[in-house]
Amino acid sequence: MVHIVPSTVFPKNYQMSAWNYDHMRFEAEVYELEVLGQVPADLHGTFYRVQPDHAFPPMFGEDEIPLNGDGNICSFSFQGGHVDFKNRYVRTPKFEAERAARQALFGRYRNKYTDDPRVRDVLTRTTANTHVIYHAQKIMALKEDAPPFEIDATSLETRGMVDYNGTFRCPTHTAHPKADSTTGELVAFGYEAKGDASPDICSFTVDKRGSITEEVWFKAPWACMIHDFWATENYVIFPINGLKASLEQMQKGGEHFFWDENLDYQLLGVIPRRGAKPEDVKWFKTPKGCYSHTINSYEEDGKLVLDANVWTDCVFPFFPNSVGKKFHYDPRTLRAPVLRYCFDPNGSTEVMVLPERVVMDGVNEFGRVDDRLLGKKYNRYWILTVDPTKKMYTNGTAAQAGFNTLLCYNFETGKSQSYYYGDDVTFQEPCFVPRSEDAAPEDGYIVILADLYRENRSHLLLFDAQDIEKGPLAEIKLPLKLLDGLHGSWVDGKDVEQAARAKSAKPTL
Ligand code: V55
Ligand code: FE
Repeated sequence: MVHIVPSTVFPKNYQMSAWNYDHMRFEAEVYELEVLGQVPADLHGTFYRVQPDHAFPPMFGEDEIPLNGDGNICSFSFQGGHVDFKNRYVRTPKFEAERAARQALFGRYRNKYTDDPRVRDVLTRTTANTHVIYHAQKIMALKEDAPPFEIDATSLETRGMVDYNGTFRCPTHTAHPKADSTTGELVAFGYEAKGDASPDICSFTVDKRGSITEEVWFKAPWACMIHDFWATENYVIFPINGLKASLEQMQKGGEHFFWDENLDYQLLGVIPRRGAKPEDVKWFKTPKGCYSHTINSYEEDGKLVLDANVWTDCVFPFFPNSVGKKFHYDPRTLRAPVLRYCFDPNGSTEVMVLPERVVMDGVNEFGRVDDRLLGKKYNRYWILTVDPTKKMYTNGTAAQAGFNTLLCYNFETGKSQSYYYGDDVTFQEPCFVPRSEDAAPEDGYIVILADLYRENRSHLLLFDAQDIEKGPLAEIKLPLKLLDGLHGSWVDGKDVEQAARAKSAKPTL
């Protein structure tokens, strides 16, 4: 038998890279990062974030999509005015199997039918590449196709798969759970909860000790990518878009999702957060578009207030439409205004719910709030936007986002502040950092990665959250440029230490 050595060469670029998509592949530590300006000496904690970063050349070469990279977690640890950096891959079963074989064994994004037969029996094919959060003394890496993976808070080593003290029965877990700062609960869900392309949703609550206290299973009108959701004091709300899952398409070796371009509406599924029965879910019609991330939500005068940027067409150009065409729309006309929905959860589902208002026009994505206010009335969000009057690093289309501006919107004043760092720089998702444990709501800092394409470096910028226009308090310089990542969390120093000391999740690898 001829032994074929797999190619170590990566395809030049992944098709229609929505992001600055590439591979980095190293695991590193940089002690004492260069700081221009001043990091407050009393700022103690760690900013964790994750980037998809293929460890091996993808099986389908240039046809690979950016959502399928292996989760590579970075930490920026702040203490005494110093900042240290570390990054490490999540040791998923996929990562370990491919490493042993020195090649990709898993095929397309969320399509097990394209995998090498050698990995048919692997526990999960997740990449754990979408978010890093802290809950119940655990740092967890999340991707919506699998349970969380626990990460060591200081070494970033992988501890194992989280089963919520043996109470977790759903095979999938959103990458965007919502922490309730009043109850200490984590509100979460899994979709495609009964297997690939199943319309089943499992909505559940994890208490502050890390066990599931309630769950309800129900069916959505169709199976689609439910990437994010809203949670208020009494309700959870699921955005249902036209990115439909297709088992047939998967079995033919294609993508997990397709965009249903014929759908002329979307849905919001509303169900009580506590004590719900499957039949309690109500589906409200909303106008055509493509839900992706939410910003925040709360209840006021018996109504739900839901904020999100909503794309005017499919947010992911790399998925085919219903007849298999890719690049089926002009990304230059794509917009993602911030909309506010405001409606009675007990109202009629007969009439379409229209947005109460357009908060902001344009192309906006990655909106974040002070996480202590999740599900509660709030005043500010921080979001990335494209300022078309400034230089755009990419071709300026929303499909190659090129977010050149950080913006803070204030609902009370109706005004916003924005910050442009310079030409050929794009931002990654901002993250709010409370000034101290008992700081007033929205009093704190923003940490945000800026990618400097001319210098091939990334800077982590630290802003005064309420005055971003005055510029960064500190520019924390990495000696390298990170890839475009997804989401991250600020974890208070005390919680970092607790998580590091706490007993690991049962090793399940
Ligand atoms: C997103 C990212 C994912 C994914 C689904 O909106 C949606 C982003 C990095 O993985 O699987
Ligand atoms: Fe996300």
